[in-house]
Amino acid sequence: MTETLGDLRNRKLAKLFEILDSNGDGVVSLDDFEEFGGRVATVAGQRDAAKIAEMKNTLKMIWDEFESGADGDNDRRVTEQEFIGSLLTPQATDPAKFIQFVGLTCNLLFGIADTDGDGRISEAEHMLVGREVMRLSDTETAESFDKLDFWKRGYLTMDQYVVAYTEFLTSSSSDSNGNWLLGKY
Ligand SMILES: [Ca+2]
Ligand SMILES: [Ca+2]
Ligand SMILES: [Ca+2]
Repeated sequence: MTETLGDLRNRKLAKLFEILDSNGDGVVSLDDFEEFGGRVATVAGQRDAAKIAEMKNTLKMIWDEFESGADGDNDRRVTEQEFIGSLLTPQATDPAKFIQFVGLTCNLLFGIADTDGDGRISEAEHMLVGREVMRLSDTETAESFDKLDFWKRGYLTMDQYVVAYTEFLTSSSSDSNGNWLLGKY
């Protein structure tokens, strides 16, 4: 492996950016966020209204946090360069803030994915979120589940999810299972 550490991380973040840019115009802006929220609501559709409202509030908090940190020139559009750059700033790497952000995001994503509310994400639940929210292919979502479920139990728990998400954002090692959170990178 001759790949530099930075390249691996950049490829994962570029993949995340591609998912966030729902309409594929090369920038992440409020319309992408609203489209993303709509996809979340589709998957959460069977849940009660209070739960869906709570998810949308959390998503909005995450969005505001994301935009204020990443939109360097304040034009309400986050470019890929702004996005990747923002994750390397002292503000974003501040441990307390980072843990809070990861906790918030994982709670939300886990809550969305755990459609039957049993505290575990089954392969079928992971597949549903991969397809409907992240718009990944079934092949790469299945591969992602296989990597994340490293104990081969057939489900993911919240603590595994937090580790996976943290590895996805920060790991420079090609051996980290969390790199596969969003499929191929
Ligand atoms: Ca966009
Ligand atoms: Ca901008
Ligand atoms: Ca479940």
